[in-house]
Parts: sequence; structure tokens; C-alpha cells
Amino acid sequence: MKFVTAILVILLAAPSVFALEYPVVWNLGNDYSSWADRPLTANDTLLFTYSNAHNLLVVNRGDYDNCAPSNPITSHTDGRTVIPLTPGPMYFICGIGNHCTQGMRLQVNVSTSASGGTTPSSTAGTPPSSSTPAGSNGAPGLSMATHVMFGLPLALGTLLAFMA
Ligand SMILES: [Cu+2]
Repeated sequence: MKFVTAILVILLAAPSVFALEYPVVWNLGNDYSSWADRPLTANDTLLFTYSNAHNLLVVNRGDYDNCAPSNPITSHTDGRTVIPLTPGPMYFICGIGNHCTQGMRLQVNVSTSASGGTTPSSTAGTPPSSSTPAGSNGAPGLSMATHVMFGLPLALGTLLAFMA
């Protein structure tokens, strides 16, 4: 029984180390301002998808504010770009035409990973509260984490009931 309990603790702790991938449809006509308020953490990624009418530039704050595309930190044109998030603010603009001033700019504020590591406590009775992004206005990345959080303990509960 001790063994099963240990597994249960590990599984309950596991969601905190799952990184979330947030899809971003990178196009004109979208409002990206709400991204600055999303609770993103360092292990998460953004997946930008865009047509060849656009590009994706990772820029510093000044270039973000001024929509200045000439000095990007990194530049992407592949139409499907995965950006690993690093702690602190990150800034993205489209460098084509005046798309940036028309709204194609996105800022995120990334916090350091809440778990601070991947070693689950072997004694804790309560799992660490995973940083589930609130206000899930349709971010598909959440569904998997939700599935893991509720699916695994449910399966384990069934197993425990079966063994009892
Ligand atoms: Cu563009």
C-alpha cells in the first residue's frame, strides 16, 4: 500500500511540471493585449502560426513600443514557430509593413516555474497547487493539463478501490 501511495503522490505532483503550449494565431485583426495578463511560466511555450504575409520578431521593449523591426533578438518566417518562454517580459511584433502598429504586437510576462524543480516530495500529503492559468478563454493548451490533473488521480482512485 505504501508503494501505491508513493505513486499517487508522484502522479498528483506531476501536473506542476507539465509545460503548457499556448497557440497564437498571428494575424491582423486580433487583439493581443490580454496576453500581458496571462499567468505564464517559464516552461510554457507559445506556438505562433501565421501565413507568409507575416513574420515573427522577438524584440526588446523599446522596439516593441516603437514597432521597430530592424533590430530583432530573433526573427522567424517559417509560419509555425514555437517560442520557449523565459522568465521576465517578452515582446513579439510582426515586422511586415505597418502590421505592428495595426495591432500585431504581443507582450507576455513570464514568471519563474512555480515548482522550482521536478523532484516531487516523497512525504507530502498534499500535492503542490499547480499554476493553472485562470480565465481560460479558449486556450486549447489547457485541456491536456486538465485531463492529466483529473484523469490520473481518478485512475489511481479506481486502482486503490480495487486493491482495498
Ligand atoms: Cu504581419
